[in-house]
Amino acid sequence: MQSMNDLMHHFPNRRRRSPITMVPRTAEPVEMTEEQKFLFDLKGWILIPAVLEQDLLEQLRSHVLALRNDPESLPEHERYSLAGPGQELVDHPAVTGVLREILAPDPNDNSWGFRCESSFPMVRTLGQSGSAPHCGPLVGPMAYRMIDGRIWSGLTRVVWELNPVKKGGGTPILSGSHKAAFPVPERFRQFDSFAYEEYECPAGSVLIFSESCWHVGTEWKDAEQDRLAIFNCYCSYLAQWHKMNLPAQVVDAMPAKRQTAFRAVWGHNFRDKQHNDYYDESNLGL
Ligand SMILES: O=C(O)CCC(=O)C(=O)O
Repeated sequence: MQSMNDLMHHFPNRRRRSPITMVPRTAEPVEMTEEQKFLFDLKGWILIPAVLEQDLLEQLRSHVLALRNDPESLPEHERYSLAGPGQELVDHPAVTGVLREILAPDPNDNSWGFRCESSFPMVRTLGQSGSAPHCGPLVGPMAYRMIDGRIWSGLTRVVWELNPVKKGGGTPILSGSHKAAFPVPERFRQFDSFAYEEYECPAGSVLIFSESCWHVGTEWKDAEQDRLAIFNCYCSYLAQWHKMNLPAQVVDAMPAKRQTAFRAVWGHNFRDKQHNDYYDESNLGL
């Protein structure tokens, strides 16, 4: 597990106590390393351990539990995993450098190239399983591919693990299946620990994977703690998989650059000579 000193080395601009909810971050995105690019292309996923600040982690845990157990305790516009402390994850510096690299570079200093297009909180208790093995798009604008030496992970899942995960828990992935040349055999359309790669990580880690990979929500076997997680999904501004269903009020509570991750899906507006690199209330993803 990384020490706080290691983390400060990776996030030199970060204050030791992170800003609390709603205070915009100032830390710069952490660039994706060559090693991470290699692994993401090879396997379709990377795991970055222990990147969340302790106070944010605690706020996120409380938020996920409130969403699950007592949503009425929250104001109506905070009953979303993208609201309250959850909004800090949208452009957390631990993932923005990766998303810039595998989805889209920023079009300018005030706008992200990616869109965050869905989110859900998870509380998985002992004996509960998640999704059966499945994968996202293998063709079309969201299918994984390499273009001119750059990764294109058209539909990217970012899973924030808020409690420790032991091997076999979490969301094991059929590594490499995002670019398999043969159809996935029937046997591997069920969970099989021979083929699916399992991970373990401390609380506050982030798993980033191409939805074109087969993945599975295995049965949670840890009696010491539940799985607490937030699942966010990212696309470029040119495509959308999930219906957003997010009220404008949730986005209104965010700083301006973060709001651009919730813009509508289009490229260029000839009539107004405008690129889709801004957010306002008429340009909210639906
Ligand atoms: O249940 C899980 O752990 C995985 C969920 C998931 O990836 C999905 O719903 O697409």
